[in-house]
Amino acid sequence: MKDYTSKDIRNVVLLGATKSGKTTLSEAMLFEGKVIDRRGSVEDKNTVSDYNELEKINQRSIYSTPLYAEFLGAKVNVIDAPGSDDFIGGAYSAFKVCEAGILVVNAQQGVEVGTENIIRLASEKKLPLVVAVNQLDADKADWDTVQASLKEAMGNKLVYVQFPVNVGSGFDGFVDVLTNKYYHFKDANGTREDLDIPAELQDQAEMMRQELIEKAAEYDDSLMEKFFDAGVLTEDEIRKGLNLGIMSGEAYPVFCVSAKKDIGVKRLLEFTKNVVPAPKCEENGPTSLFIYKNDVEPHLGEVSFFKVMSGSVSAGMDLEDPVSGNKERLSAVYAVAGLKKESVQVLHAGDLGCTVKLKNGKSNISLSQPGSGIVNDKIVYPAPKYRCAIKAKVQQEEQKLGDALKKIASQDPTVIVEYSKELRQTILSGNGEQHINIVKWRLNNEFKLEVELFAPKIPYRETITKTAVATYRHKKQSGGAGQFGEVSLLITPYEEGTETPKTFKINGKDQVMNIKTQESYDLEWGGKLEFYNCIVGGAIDARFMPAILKGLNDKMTEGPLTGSYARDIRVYVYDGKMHPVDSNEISFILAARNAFKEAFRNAGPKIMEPIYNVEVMTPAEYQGACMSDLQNRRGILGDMGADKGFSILKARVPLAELYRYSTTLSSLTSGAATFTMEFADYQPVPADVQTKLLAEYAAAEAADE
Ligand SMILES: Nc1nc2c(ncn2[C@@H]2O[C@H](COP(=O)(O)OP(=O)(O)O)[C@@H](O)[C@H]2O)c(=O)[nH]1
Ligand SMILES: [Mg+2]
Repeated sequence: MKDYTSKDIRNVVLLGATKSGKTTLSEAMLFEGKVIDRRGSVEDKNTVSDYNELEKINQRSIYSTPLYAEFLGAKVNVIDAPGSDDFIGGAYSAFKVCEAGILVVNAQQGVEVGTENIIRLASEKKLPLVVAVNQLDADKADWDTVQASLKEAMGNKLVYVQFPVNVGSGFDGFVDVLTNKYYHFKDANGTREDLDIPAELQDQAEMMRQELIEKAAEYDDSLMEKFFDAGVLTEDEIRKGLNLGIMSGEAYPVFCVSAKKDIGVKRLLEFTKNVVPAPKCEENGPTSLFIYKNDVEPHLGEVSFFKVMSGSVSAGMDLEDPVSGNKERLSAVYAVAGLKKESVQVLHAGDLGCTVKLKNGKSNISLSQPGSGIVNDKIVYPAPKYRCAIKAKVQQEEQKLGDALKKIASQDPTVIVEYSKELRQTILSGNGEQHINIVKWRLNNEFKLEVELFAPKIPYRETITKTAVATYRHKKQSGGAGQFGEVSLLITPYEEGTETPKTFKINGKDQVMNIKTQESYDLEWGGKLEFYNCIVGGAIDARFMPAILKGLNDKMTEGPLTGSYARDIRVYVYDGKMHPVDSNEISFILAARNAFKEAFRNAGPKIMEPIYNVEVMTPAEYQGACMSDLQNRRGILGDMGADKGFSILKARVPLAELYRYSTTLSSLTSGAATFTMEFADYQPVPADVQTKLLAEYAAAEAADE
């Protein structure tokens, strides 16, 4: 392969709703770029892009696949990104390494939900977009509908460069008003005739060309001047204007394509080469790579996909991860077209490529010239939307499962694995249920592990609502050294920002707590424990206070109601007894633990549950359905808003009611709605829920005994 430097490199990501034709388009681009000499199809499972076994089975893209085409002296790198929300991580990786996106719109559908989601995301990430209206050869293709839906979604940012001729099964060409040509296709192999615009289409072409020129002039003052003076712009001036418009995210040029018949693909590549910005990188600086994707391939093993962020990279080079200090030698460097890897001598700044068999095959890291210390910004992935617990079907395989999950998570940063000490469960999170099912598939097939997925336990908390006292004597005098300790304590609810109460009414009598020392603990699991030593007359030695505190802590990690963590309690140790010989630490640990347990039971104990702030963004037509679904989940609806034609619903919803929410929301709205969720606080559960939880805990305890 030729040596390409950044001015001759273009990096574009194919984006769009599922089934819009991204993979088919990438196949045609590779064909036009002479990387393949025969086009495969998604149906025949032989595309260069969907080469992964999983993708073939599913007949859809799950991972983002880097490809390239050599065209007009340029290397056009193309990333075929998956369309669905469940695999959106692949699109995020591509955003990091591409300078522009090609938004594929299905001419049979117009702008779809998935298209809208991508438009929103691209504009958030400031990624320039070129629109390719695809499938214009399909029976149901409808240019008017496409235009109307594009207008609704993109408004006056649209800039038509072309219009199609004979839309539908007879689709055989289009008029391009930038080059002023009619491109006609005789067959389905991209054989193109460049003709003059036929007389009957000239009026339409003239109108569109005038609009194009006016638009192009908008993005540059000098072009605007020229346009006012002369009323026209040259082809190159239009390109310059469009380039500025695209780069500032103010112009979305529109192209006509049939990926299947290879119509318009070459022209799209030409435009990409001529108008899409080249990567801006330091060509002569020290070498630095950013690894945006990691994968395992049969025969090759681990493959790490990178962008050269500065300098150039060649086989045999020694690099290091400046953050971890890990050193790596690059055994080989490849240009990538899906499955096909072409070994190359060198890749320069701005280019995409891959290497194999790194020692630490991780994604989202930099590998730089040792000592250069170049660290590239990481990709920030969206927060996970689906959460479940996972365990090995065979208990002996837990360790193996842990290792496999660690491996998968290091390759796919949108898979998050955590062991929760509190819940004693491994929690697996991802972008959606399908995403998690793919993890399960990999565990089954690649790692030969049988696993079970289930609803995670809820991290409940326990607290009290009233004041109570208890005295407990721990005493053991069977042979040898005895044990003796007695503790009297009072507990009362802790409320943030209130003064420490000192007077209590107990059994009708006022009792004053004489606080000698006080300690305040921020609990690891949230909330507070306040601990007051109110012992008078040396009833318990100060040296036993730490043991008493330990006893309280023990019980607080396993609350008396359901075994959950307790929080927000003030404890006053006001009396007790010691034995000159038998009293020791363990005696006071046990006495405190039991006294606390007893007092807790009499102090109006309450189970608290985690509440999340949920924000749903949905097309207005589904607003009612989303609201009643949230209410069925014990959600409390808050403010409502609107943004770009979407309704925004806010609600406080108990975590216990949010299992598989992403799946339900998606089916409720045909995939049109998105949501975010964020921990808010703990609230007491309703009485009926508390009764149910207490019964469940009692049953589980009984089963254990
Ligand atoms: N008629 C027609 N069908 C197409 C065209 N492009 C893709 N398809 C079909 O649309 C379906 C989805 O295509 P695919 O490339 O997998 O879409 P992706 O999900 O966006 O990658 C497949 O059945 C393709 O054969 C096209 O230009 N014309
Ligand atoms: Mg695809």
